[in-house]
Amino acid sequence: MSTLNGKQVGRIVILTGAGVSAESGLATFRDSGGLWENHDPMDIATPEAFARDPGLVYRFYNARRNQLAEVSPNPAHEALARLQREFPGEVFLVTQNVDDLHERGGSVQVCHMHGELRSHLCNACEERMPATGDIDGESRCPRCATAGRMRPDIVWFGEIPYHMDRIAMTLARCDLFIAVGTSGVVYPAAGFVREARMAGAYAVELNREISEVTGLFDEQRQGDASVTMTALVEELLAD
Ligand code: BV8
Repeated sequence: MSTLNGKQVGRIVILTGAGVSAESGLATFRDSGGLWENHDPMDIATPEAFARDPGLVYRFYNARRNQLAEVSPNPAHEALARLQREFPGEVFLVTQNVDDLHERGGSVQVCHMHGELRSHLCNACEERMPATGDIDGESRCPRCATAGRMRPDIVWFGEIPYHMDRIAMTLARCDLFIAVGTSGVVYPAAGFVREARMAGAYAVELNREISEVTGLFDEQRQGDASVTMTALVEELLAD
């Protein structure tokens, strides 16, 4: 057990968003210079957009996957990995991010609720498989050999996020909920703080600025995640 503001902490849920990877050089979605500044999300991150212009969607996700080789984890990723290693209680890390920086920062068991750039999905056999390179409308599924049905293994708007049952169960029994670098705009992730609070958890938001859901947290710590996450982990491991 550990304590935070006098509250006993034994089961922690951490939700991360694009802000935790911003200092690694990956654009967020809604900040200035963000991904959605150059693309309307409804034109690129929906099943309808994929049906309408698959080439645009393939290029967008192939480019983001290839960019991963140019970036590295930052102290926020490393601090979370340390918490998972050293915290005597339970730590559940759920991310909206599709990059692989949590794993490369040393985290194990990362729950990618919106999918991963390092994974592809075949719409013919529904198999998910490690991404070995760019895909396009001719790509053939390595499992069922069907051509032209491969897609990025990403949860798009209007699609059901992955691992929702496990996430709901873990939120219902946590006593500390931490959200890091997320704007609180996209559901169901933006609603997790409510579920955790209803379970009696203490809720802390780490963000550079006020988010859409800041008011739902017991406290907000403003600043760069590399600084605020490292400090919070120090505090939780201090005891
Ligand atoms: C679904 C993959 C049914 C793609 C993404 C209720 C109300 C209203 C609407 C809805 C609702 N329920 C559902 C909806 C519809 C929709 C939705 O929420 N629309 C919004 C726009 C209103 N939701 C869906 O369609 C979801 N599916 O609901 O299915 C269902 C649900 C539950 C159970 C059964 C069925 C699917 C949503 C998933 C879409 N896919 N990503 C891709 O990556 O390309 S969403 C995408 O945006 C991200 O994955 C992320 O989830 C989301 C938000 O982005 P953030 O990570 O928060 O990034 P953002 O840029 O917004 O913010 C960055 C933050 O970091 C900022 O606050 C900034 O200040 C901060 N920051 C920046 N730098 C730093 C920092 N903080 C600290 N340090 C720094 N250095």
